[in-house]
Amino acid sequence: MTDVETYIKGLKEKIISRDPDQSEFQEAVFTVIDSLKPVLKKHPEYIKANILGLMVEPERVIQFRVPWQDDKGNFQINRGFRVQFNSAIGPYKGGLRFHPSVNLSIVKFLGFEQILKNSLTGLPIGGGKGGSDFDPKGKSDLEIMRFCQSFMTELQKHIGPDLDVPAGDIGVGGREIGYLYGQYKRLNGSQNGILTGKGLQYGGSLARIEATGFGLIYYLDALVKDQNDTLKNKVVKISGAGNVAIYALQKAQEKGAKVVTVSDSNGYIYDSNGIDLATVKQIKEVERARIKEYADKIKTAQYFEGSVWDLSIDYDIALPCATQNEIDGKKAQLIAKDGVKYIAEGANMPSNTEAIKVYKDNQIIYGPAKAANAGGVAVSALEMSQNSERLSWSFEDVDGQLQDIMQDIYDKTAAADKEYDLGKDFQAGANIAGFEKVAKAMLAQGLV
Ligand code: NDP
Ligand code: 2IT
Repeated sequence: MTDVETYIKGLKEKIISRDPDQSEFQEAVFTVIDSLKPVLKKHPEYIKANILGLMVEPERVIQFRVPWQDDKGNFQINRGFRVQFNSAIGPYKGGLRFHPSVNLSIVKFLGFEQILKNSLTGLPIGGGKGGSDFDPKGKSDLEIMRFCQSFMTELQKHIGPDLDVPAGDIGVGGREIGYLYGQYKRLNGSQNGILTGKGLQYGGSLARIEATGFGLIYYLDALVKDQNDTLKNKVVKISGAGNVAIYALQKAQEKGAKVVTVSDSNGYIYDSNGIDLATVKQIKEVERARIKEYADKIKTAQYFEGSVWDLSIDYDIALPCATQNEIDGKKAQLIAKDGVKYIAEGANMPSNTEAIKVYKDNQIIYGPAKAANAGGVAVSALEMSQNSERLSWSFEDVDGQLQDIMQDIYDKTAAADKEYDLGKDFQAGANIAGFEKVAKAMLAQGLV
């Protein structure tokens, strides 16, 4: 074995022995480590300083209990987390997820991905992530408010505009950020640089709601153009019907593509005429109802239970925008069989390791999450800039910067792919381009 292989093997063994149960964290880290082999070969100084050993260990993990009272008067207790993973290039930055599946492995995988994603944006933000195993589904507004207030009562001890700036993720949108901000302000006074994704009346940025979904399509557009192809008239499958899915749907339609599916964790809608954006927005953003309702409102649509990735149709582009590991090897085989040419990930780690192998074996061009969905956190960083200078920029200004950032991310990943002769492996390209900036900053700052 070469020095690089021995080093990587040792690192993986240590991760497994330290945290044997953290399968999602291991999956995210091992994928990155494997793709960094050529960089480690070229730069022995990264091995000498054990930069990867440092990078896979969070700077700080905070876990706390969140007691709250439901509408019936019962006392409920959830678990809260914040992983402050890496501050080499800026304050910890990353979302909060409220979902019953949240545990330390999930928060650590998301936090680790966030380090390299945030680096790719070119903006000065480190990596962090947090959340709770609280399930917002079926809760009243007052229950959500009481939960958010209790969660922030503890979290506020550990965050700050130059230290750690949380935002939304699954189950945390504008309503939750509002309640979290209100409680932070009550305890500390007004400091609107403390969270991003805020309402426009109290320090939020125009285009933050749209940013992840729009950014995904800007990235995809750059990728497709580089293959001398176009999004016009392409047939697209989207999974999810949340914040990322809705704005990916909108921008894909604006680019002339036809999106034929959306989904939630119960089932999916197939509408061969093309999904109607206004109907999805009404169901998900106004009524907060299930996606099944779509088929009651639009007669050409069909609703099916199960995963949208089990539906076989002829289409060109797959955009997973729901959750981690929604596509396994078997589902990826079907994607390949259906003739898909491009996959770009709106969700974090939606494709498992076998799925990614299937994409590569079938020459499907693959835009990995940390590049493709970086638009959300990029506009969060622009929100932080606006908060610092106490100004609000126009929609066109923020959206224009977002377009430039997504093009730049594509260019960087494609440049790394070329430099290391990876053969259109944009996953490795993104890992390498994201890693090198953080690694250089860590090297410069010494053993801390
Ligand atoms: P939302 O909570 O707005 O929507 C999540 C969507 O995914 C819902 O349709 C939800 O269905 C579905 N979903 C969630 N969990 C599962 C599951 N276990 N199985 C099947 N479907 C599921 O979240 P977002 O749109 O914000 O986030 C979606 C993805 O994008 C996540 O991976 C997130 O980490 C990632 N992301 C989000 C960013 C942001 O700015 N919001 C930025 C970058 C990435 P249901 O209602 O049934 O739960
Ligand atoms: O996964 C992500 O990049 C997010 N959920 C957005 C994080 C942020 O700080 O805006």
